[in-house]
Amino acid sequence: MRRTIERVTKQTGFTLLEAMIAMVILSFGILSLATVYAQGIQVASITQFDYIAEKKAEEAVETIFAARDSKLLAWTNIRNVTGTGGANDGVFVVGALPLCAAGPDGLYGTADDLTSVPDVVIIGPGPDKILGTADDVVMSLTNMTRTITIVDVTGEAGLRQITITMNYTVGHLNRQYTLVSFIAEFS
Ligand SMILES: [Ca+2]
Repeated sequence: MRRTIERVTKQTGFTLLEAMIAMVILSFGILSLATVYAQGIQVASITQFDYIAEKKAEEAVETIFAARDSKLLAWTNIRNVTGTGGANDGVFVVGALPLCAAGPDGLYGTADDLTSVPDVVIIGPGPDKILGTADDVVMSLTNMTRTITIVDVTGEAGLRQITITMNYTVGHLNRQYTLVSFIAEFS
């Protein structure tokens, strides 16, 4: 008598459908990680440009104070060329200007600024390992503008308000930094 032995074989492993579902879930995970990473890079970039904007605004204010102290500018010159608080003998150009070299007067935002020499931030010494040479690695600041507005303070003779507004883009984001300072006629 022959006995038929039936073997029940159970196949283990994944079906194609299961594998595909797993891949979809996995890809969602990887994509969300990539988003977090990209956001991290953007935040780092924003922080960097926020800091630069702050320093570039401070730099402009400091040169104005220095020009007053050194008598390079008379009190009547420390104004915009026109507009609110502006005057014919004011020297600061109205509106947003690209960041460039200050020119012969050492002041940012005046008519002699060297637009052909854009301002940059040095981020490395370059192949020669010496800072301040032609091969320095620099970061462009063409994404940034600076607006200098100077107005008289009402009721306070000999006092003016300087507002430096830095506008810049980081990726698709428009950012702004404003520095308000007061300058008196006499230091
Ligand atoms: Ca200048």
